[in-house]
Amino acid sequence: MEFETIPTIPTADELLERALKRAAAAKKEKRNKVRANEEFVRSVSKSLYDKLDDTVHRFPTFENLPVFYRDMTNILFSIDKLRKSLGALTWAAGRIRDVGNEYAWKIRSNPDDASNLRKAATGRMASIMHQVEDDLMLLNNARDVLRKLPDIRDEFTVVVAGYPNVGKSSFIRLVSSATPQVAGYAFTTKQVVVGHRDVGRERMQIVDTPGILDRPAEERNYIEHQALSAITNVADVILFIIDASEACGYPVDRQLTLLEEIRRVVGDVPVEVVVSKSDLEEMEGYMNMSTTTEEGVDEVVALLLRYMEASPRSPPEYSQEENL
Ligand SMILES: Nc1nc2c(ncn2[C@@H]2O[C@H](COP(=O)(O)OP(=O)(O)OP(=O)(O)O)[C@@H](O)[C@H]2O)c(=O)[nH]1
Ligand SMILES: [Mg+2]
Repeated sequence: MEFETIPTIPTADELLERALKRAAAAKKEKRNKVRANEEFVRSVSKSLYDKLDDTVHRFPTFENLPVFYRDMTNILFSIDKLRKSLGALTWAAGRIRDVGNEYAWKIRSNPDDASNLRKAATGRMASIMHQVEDDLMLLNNARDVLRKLPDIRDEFTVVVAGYPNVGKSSFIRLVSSATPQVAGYAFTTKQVVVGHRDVGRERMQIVDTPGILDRPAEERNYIEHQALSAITNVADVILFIIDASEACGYPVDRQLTLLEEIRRVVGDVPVEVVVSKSDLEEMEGYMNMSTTTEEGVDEVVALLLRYMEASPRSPPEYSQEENL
């Protein structure tokens, strides 16, 4: 993933401290006092400029990110805010370079005042750095979160969706390599999780999503929006899970309304429905399964395999044989 190559972004004070240390070393090397002060200013300016400029360039161009990652970046941080912060760093880098050049020249032209000018230059550069303190922090925070986004590959993908607490993660744990947390309360899964299942020489990518409530888009939280992004951007088939027992805490009719909404937003992507917790309650006219007794689970997997077999993403030599 593109965010993995961004190194930690230090705070403004850490950057200043490093730049000053480096500059002090550079200053020592110059015998001539005026030259030493000039070198100090140039060195601070260059260290800060380089680090700010490098940070800006390490971030990917948001427009070029795959849609899912662009969406996630937007949901979690707002691309606009990140762009503004990157813009602030570019501004700061430019100002620091200018101050460095300006004061290096002043020191040369006013050798008697060299030491005061050096201090003034350092003060101005520190003040510019402090103006972008919050931007550096936001970008570092974004870097920490975004680099941990699930690595969703361009391969056949099942996205498991549904209301909170219906048993999505329990199913994924049972049928894939992923080990998402399972708990008896809503929004246990807070971000998209990727698991895999080997199928012959191929593998099926299975994505667990946080629960979504049937409510207006503007009332949905960022956890629900992540789920919707996975559903609309990466799914070859959606497995929609309904808890007919309502042990999840939500009525079936609300779950069915959500199902209809999802069918509408995904357009051509097939949506398969399965009723979970069949040990508690079954529902006629649907596939039923229980991850507790494992009844019905193999049939659901077989259905997903048929989609995989028929998918244009699967190579023709793909074998139905499962390699578990
Ligand atoms: N009786 C019964 N309980 C189940 C079954 N599957 C899951 N559960 C329980 O339902 C609760 C929710 O399960 P999860 O797998 O965490 O549900 P989820 O849909 O991933 O929930 P969120 O991540 O919060 O959206 C847990 O207490 C599970 O033990 C089942 O087949 N039968
Ligand atoms: Mg879950």
